[in-house]
Amino acid sequence: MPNLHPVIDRFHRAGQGQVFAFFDALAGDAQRALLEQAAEIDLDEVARLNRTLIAPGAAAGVDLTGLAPAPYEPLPEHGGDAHRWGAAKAAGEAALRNGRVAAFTVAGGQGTRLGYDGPKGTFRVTPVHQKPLFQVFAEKILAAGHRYGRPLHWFIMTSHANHAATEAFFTEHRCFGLDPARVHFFRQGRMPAVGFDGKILLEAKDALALAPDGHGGSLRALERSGALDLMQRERIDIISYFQVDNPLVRCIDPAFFGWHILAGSEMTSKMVPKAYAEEKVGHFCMQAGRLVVVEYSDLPLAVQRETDAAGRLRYPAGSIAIHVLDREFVRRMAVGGEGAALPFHRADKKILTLDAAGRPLLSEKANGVKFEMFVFDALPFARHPLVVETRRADDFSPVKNATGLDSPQTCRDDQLRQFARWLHAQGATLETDATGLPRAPLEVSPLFGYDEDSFATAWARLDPKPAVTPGLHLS
Ligand code: UD2
Repeated sequence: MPNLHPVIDRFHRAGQGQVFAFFDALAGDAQRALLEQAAEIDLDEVARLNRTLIAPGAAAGVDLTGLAPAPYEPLPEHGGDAHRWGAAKAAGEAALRNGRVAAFTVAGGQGTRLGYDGPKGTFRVTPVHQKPLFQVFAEKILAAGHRYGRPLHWFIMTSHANHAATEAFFTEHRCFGLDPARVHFFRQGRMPAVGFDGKILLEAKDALALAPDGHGGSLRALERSGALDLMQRERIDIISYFQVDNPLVRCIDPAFFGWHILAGSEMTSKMVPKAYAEEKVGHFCMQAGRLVVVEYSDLPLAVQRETDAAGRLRYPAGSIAIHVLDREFVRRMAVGGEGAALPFHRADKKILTLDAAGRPLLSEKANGVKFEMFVFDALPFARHPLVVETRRADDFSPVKNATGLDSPQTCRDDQLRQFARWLHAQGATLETDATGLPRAPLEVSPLFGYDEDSFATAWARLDPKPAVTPGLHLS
């Protein structure tokens, strides 16, 4: 084929020439747009994924050979060493006072299950004031900066679909009181979707079917965006990673950071004992001497339900997607040095694409594959990785579904129970039901107290103490 554009030529040689099937009929702008998108694609990576995940005979599912439960640091109430927990907290507090920590939220997901149109972080979650998720995190980060005398940087990963709307939301709300120079947004990468024959799909005649590369893409995106360099200049080496859907998360948790520091760990993760065998969380496991997370969908139900002689789950350690990452470890993973690279997972999906005549093709069932990376797949590459137990009630109540489990209602109730526990611990009187849910709504602003300790400090300063009446708002 004479005089082919080098990008088109590259696609033809890789057996992906179908991407340009309608190219000649496109206007100049549309041709340029398609070429630009195509130039971004790493065709060698696509070929490798086709070989390993799509081709007949490609390994089906995750290798579960030699799987065993992973060890973890238990809480003092479950046999952990209270002295070591104290030392961890002190080490984490010193790191915060020295400005070594940054917060990092992955917010590139679509929120499809929740049925909410807009960046998920803009979804309103608090019981009385209906603060959006982003505001809850912003206020926790702001208050922790005050507590430790060092304002924190906050990095937020968006997707192409929600980047502009996310930035606009923060501008509209003046970054919820944070210094805008310390709030950083960057987009995650995208991967082309392919058909079951491995051919890259078109979404339109001038556009590839591209999808976010999973939260594991955050490691590459932190590097590409310059975030790691910025952290290095600011002498930040501890990255506190959390998901956008969980307002309970203690995103600034000194003891957690301290365990990470004292263990010399490159990646440390929180676990909660699973609430029941089939709970939809990842499982911390050991395999060939390495720490791994096996997602619930990859672990056969029979294994999830295995128990020991005492009737306890054999794999109790649930991953709630809260990690701390060492900055230079992220860099090593991002550039793929020393053979360290996250694997891709295959997700079969309904993908909006075109038929051979260029008409939109809406499939009733999965018609192609998206490729995603998971951040927890970095654990086996980390030096001295560690799993630390946390109380679910202190750290985890995500908003995922419109109703039922992990819904706005369950999350609201868990926030209320948390406020009630903090008040009770300080000797305040309020009525709750048997589950600890207060009878009347109330709200504690993270600016008043963002965890049990900061709440206790703020409460001690109140003179006189307020009566706990319906609608009480401590701010
Ligand atoms: C995740 C974990 C699960 C458990 C649970 C806890 C995986 C595969 N599973 O399940 O084991 O820990 O969380 O809540 O991770 N995101 C991006 N870009 C993407 C995809 C996702 O930023 O391309 C973000 C998304 O905005 C959200 C988070 O990652 O903050 C989790 O994504 P999800 O809702 O797909 O994860 P989920 O609930 O299946």
